[in-house]
Amino acid sequence: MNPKLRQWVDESVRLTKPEKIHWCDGSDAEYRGLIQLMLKDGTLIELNQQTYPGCYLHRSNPNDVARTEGLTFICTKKKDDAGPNNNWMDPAEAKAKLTKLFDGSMKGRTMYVIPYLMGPSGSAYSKVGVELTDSPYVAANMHVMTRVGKPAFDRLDRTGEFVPGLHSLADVNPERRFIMHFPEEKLVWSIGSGYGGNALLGKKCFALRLASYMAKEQGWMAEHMLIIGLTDPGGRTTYMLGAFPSASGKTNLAMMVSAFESQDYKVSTVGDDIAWLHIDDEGQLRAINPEAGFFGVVPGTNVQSNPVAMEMIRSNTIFTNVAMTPNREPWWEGIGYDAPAGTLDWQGRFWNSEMGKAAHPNSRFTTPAKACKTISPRWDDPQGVPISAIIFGSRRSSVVPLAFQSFTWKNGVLMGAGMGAETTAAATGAVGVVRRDPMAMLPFCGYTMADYFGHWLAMGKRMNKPPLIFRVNWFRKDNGGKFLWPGYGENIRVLKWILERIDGKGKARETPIGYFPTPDAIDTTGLKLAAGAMEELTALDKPGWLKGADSMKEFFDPFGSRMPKEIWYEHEQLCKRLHAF
Ligand code: OXD
Ligand code: MN
Repeated sequence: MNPKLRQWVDESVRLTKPEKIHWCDGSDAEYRGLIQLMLKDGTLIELNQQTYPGCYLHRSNPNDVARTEGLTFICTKKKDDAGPNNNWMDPAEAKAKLTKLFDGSMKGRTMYVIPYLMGPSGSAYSKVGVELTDSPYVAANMHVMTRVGKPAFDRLDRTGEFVPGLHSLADVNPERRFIMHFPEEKLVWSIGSGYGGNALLGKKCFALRLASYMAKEQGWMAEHMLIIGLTDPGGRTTYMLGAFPSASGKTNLAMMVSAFESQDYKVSTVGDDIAWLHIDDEGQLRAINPEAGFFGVVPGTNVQSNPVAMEMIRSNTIFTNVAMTPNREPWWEGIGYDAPAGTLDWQGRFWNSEMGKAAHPNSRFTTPAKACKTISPRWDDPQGVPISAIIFGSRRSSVVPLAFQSFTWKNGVLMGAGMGAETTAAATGAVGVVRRDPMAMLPFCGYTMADYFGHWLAMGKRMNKPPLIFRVNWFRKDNGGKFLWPGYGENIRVLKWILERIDGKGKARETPIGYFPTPDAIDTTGLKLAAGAMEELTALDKPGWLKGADSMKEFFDPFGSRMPKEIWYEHEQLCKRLHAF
């Protein structure tokens, strides 16, 4: 036993005072035991085992259904190191505050000690975390989302290093809910929430917030990105990353089935949420997926939007906050058929349409990656996959075209840094408000984004051939509020254009903000679009971008003198080009 681990577990036990301690081994028997326990105490409800074998429903506390960005803190010694993109608290103050809350918080409960590995077994890029939690729901979800037990101990034995994370549901009260990160110590303390992003500490807390900080120190990157392979009709696979804000179709894109029937392009899934990126000895950027499962948004998932997920979540899935039909099947808005009479909503109440949504808009599925039909044969390759393109995307009903390419890496860093996105139900707060969400990392960057942008610039200089950078927007609407682009499986046509650009082909025209596809550059064979749609989707909205550039400046200004000069230079050039256009 690693002495540091022993000591920390002992200290945490003294503080939280659990009745029992369970060291997790990650076995199937253990997972089944957790499920049985939760079925018995009502934490889980059994779904129809004939039609949904191995599937269960968890209804969370109604006050605890999404990430709570306002209660999430980065506790660095200096406030400036956390930056205006984070809530900050002094580490000593945060510890004092939470020590009081953790004192006795696990009384009468079992503490689960969960050693887990983030990343493929045997990969030099993988890292160990240990989570202590009093939630069996968290323990079961960690089983699915990470590699629990032996893979973690094997690595821990070799390196002696792990990231500790202490979690307690306590009394699940938003008044006493805090998600505290101590990046300098590489430690997480989370209390008062059982929601995935707040409580599965391997995910956002470690793999993004702490890992982004570690990556800056150690010369790699931890990003909120999907990883896909795109195989062309000739059988060659090219790997790409996609940074999209939460609940913007990332999982759908990661498992996309091409709707472009006349041409044989195929997407394979390496990851749907997080990418750890390293530069290899040849100067090539490589990506691993640190996770082992998917924690996806359920509403809107159907046979058209994500047929792969629809099949995948028919078995061995934990559903959280969906509705349940009288036949004990899960139901959600956008599933593709009406809810039968007698359906219970996500809070277990008999539902009718006057009550609003039956499933919570941020209801989720937790499913092992192995169950995904499009999973890449290289999804757990210890070396990772070589990356040729980075795609930034977000929901924007106006201004942002269907796709465009940055001029250079540096110019692409500005494109990512200045990305505007409409907010979604994945976090508490208003939905549909445009905010700057640089690289889709605003809620997840564990240090000041001024330094984060600087890190992106520095990483680009170390790469032999940096990936090309693109921006996409599947969500553009016309004046009448109708989507201009069909999205989902048809997005393959945009990926095809991206592939052509990587190959030095693909038609484009130069505009002040980058290379736009010409209206005929994206293959629309067999697609029924409204007249003029492609022209509108590939047009430059000069006033819109001028306003966008102002809004970028407003976002960048508070970072003060720490903001890299190169970002300001790129911004200035963008404004000049726009004015001259
Ligand atoms: C997620 C999120 O759960 O981004 O992946 O909120
Ligand atoms: Mn995410």
